[in-house]
Amino acid sequence: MAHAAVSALDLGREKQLLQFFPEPVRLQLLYKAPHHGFKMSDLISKFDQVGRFVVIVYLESGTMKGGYLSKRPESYCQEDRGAFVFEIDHQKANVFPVVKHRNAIILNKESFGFGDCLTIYSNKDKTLCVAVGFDDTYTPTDWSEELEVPFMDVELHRVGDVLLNPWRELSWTEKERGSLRKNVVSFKPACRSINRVRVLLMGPPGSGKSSFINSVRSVILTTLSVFSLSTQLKSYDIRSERGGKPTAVTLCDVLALGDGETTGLTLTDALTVIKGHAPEGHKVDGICFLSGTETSGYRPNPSVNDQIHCAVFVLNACQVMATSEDLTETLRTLQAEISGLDIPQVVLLTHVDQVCHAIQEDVKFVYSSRILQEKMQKAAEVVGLPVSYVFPVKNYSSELSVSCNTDILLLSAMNLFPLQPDQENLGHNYFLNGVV
Ligand SMILES: Nc1nc2c(ncn2[C@@H]2O[C@H](COP(=O)(O)OP(=O)(O)OP(=O)(O)O)[C@@H](O)[C@H]2O)c(=O)[nH]1
Ligand SMILES: [Mg+2]
Repeated sequence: MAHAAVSALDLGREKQLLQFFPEPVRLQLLYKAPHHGFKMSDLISKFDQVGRFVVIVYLESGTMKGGYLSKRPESYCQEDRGAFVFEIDHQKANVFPVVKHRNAIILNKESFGFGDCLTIYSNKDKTLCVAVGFDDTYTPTDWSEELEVPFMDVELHRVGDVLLNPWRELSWTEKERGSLRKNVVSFKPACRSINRVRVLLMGPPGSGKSSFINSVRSVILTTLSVFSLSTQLKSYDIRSERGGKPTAVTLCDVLALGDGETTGLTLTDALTVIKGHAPEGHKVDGICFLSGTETSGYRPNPSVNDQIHCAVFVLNACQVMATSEDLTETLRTLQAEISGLDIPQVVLLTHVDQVCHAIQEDVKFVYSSRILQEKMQKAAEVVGLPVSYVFPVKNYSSELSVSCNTDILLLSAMNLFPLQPDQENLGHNYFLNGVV
């Protein structure tokens, strides 16, 4: 097996470099010339599609020169308001922010550079070379012009948006997984007239409603299983053993929310389901599925056990920034109506593994990811609830086995759902596992 590339950046110089960033960040090595090849194409191919990057050149003189760019280089003259070049050696650590940001990054077929201050290029033998120059695109340096500067290494790092102190604490241990699972399995509604707490998942198409139900059932049962497309109102028990007694939480899946009153699950239909008028297993064709009392199985007088006790809005973290005005309007109206019914509600933010590299590697970084923090704030804003009501999850989608941290995140969302509605006052948010 090929060994992993190791950065030449020692802790002392890394600390100096990180001080150039106003916020805490982490570096992750993407390219290292001796490991990946001394060619321009090797370097350029290692940039991620999205992200922020640092290029470091280790000069033979012992000085480290480099630059930061806030997006992947794509055009000949790329604007970058955040770019800077830097120089670190034993005596000093200097940063030179961009001045003429329109020309911050220069990309040619054979070269890539920070203005003319620091250029990495291919010589006629197609080998990587470094040139240093003076250029007023950046705050003036005292670097003198030199082509083919002797260097030992060139590295490209991803600048990870991981905060050093997570804004919510979770314990990522097997013990925690066990106790979160136990809480769900042994949960009992405090209100004696409720047999099972019904949790309804609502959200746009593909947001991950069915996957969440499937994931939670798999985590509790500890084996993965698969699901079909949702076109009907369907309640799913959660069982800790095959053929065993179901837990007191039922997750309800339904057709995706539409953008208005014409497609998908409409506002009227959603409220019909929430109030308990909707018959179980009702087929949905997408057009005003339950708005009439003539619908077969319509319950004119639903019992407390027919109604929904907790409403969960499911949003996809990859798409939340681009939520349409129509969908925002639907979500906010629904949220206001559900508040009016005194039914507790929360937001589940799925697909978190697809918005941040750190989370993709390990979901334990959810509460340290700056990118995800922004998405959670947006999710809260779109629905009109406080950000403390937004729970991020990674659903199981293509995995063949469960993972402890993914389980912990799914179970902690289940533990934070307000599942103890009081018959007298459903608006009281009693949390399964204490307060958020
Ligand atoms: N990577 C990743 N994929 C996910 C996640 N959640 C869901 N998916 C995938 O996203 C797709 C849509 O998920 P579903 O669970 O079917 O979404 P849904 O909300 O039930 O969709 P509708 O039933 O059409 O309304 C599937 O291919 C899932 O495998 C997640 O957290 N991470
Ligand atoms: Mg579905």
